[in-house]
Amino acid sequence: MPVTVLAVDLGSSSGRVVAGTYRDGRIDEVEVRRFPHRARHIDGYLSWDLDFIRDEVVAGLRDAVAMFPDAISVSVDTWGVDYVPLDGDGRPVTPGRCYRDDRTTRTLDGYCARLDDEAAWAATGIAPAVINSSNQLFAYLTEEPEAAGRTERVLFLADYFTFLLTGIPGWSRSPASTSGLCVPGADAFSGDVLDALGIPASWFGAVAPEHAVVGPCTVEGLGQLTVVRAGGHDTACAVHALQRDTARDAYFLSCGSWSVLGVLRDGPLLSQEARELGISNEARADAGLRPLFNLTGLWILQECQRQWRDEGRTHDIVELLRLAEAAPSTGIVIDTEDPRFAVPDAMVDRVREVIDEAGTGLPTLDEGAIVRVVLESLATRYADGVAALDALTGARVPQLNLVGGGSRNALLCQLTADAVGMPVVAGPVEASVLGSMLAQLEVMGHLAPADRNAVIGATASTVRYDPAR
Ligand code: LFR
Repeated sequence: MPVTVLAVDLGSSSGRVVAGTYRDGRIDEVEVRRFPHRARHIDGYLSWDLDFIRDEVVAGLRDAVAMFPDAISVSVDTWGVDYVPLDGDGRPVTPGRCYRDDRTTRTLDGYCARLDDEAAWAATGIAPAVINSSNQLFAYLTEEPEAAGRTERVLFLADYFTFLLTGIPGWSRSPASTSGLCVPGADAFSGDVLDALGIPASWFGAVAPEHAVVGPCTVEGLGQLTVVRAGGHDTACAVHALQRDTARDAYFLSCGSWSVLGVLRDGPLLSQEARELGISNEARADAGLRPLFNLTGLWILQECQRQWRDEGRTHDIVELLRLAEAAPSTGIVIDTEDPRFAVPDAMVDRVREVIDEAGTGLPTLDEGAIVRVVLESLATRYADGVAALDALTGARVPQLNLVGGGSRNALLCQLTADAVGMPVVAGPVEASVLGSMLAQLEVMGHLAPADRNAVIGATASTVRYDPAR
């Protein structure tokens, strides 16, 4: 009997509702709704329009149920680190703030005075970063004390949407792990970190294991759906869509606005070397961990595209990649982790500024050349990351699995294979969606974990890129 599950996958530039029907050993996906969204300033803070996203999600789920009347379940995954503070009635106290808002930079000194990088790493196994929920909540307490005083609970974004669908609050393990507020392995919040930062422990509850049923959907018209925790964090879901060779796992690179590069492990990597290299031991959607580097990704290009569009220049990605492919390599490598690239707007100007600082004396680069510099620089960064993972794990893995939107970018995939010197297997594009569906089928008793590899193989198309040298 065919069975249909629904995945809600919310990225920081678009969201989608996708139906997946499992039959004959594979999943057929139908994208029911897709919507763009972006953060805007509200009360002086870069914030998300969560009401708009909620309305889109509910409309998408209603359409999905109309198209697939037998759909049995739904799960929501989102980008990491953002959260929603709720009052005693379960209503947001402030709009959901965006991790790219610069309030965390303003409060960073105060944060570090209470919890220095070494102590934060020791307590959590997560690389310190201004975007972490821990930094954001400290900024919230510092800059919005009145709102913080009215806050009863803080839910991570995926858990907030699960709460809207069920009325049941919870703290899923994968977004909890990414927050920088949990003990290594993320089975519980860290009392030491909460105390050090003055974050009320009452804002949180027990960490909930992923791959579990939450409860029935209470939204009108959607009562047939069981809401599942498939993996609240999008990259945790994406990793669940990888075919696994448990004897020798490949590295993964989840490539969207962010580039999340890592490896699958049962336990955390907590050595001094791992700390110095900037490893974050984030949780998988199943019981394990995925030590990784959280690197800047295609965000730089997305923002360049936006600027070029606003200026009435070439901004179509297919055309831009064609121009980049035709452009000769300038040999310029920029540091894609430069904090100037972390914030929105005027990205082309900032890329040009960084290129000029390299003192190449080249004439102003056109769109194609700029895109090429960005892609070559990302590939170089990935190669450094792979070398660091090799050093940490003491083993060279056989291939790099590149999933997410970036897997469609053939130039990036080839440049990456060349830079890392190992085959890149690109795809699936919608890895988070597939990972969510697989987990839901497992939780709902329709798929045995032992059959997952075969279903992934039958469902996901992949392209292999061999290194040129
Ligand atoms: C990717 C991602 C990364 C996370 C970053 C910021 O979508 O979830 O894993 O660290 O967004 O939220």
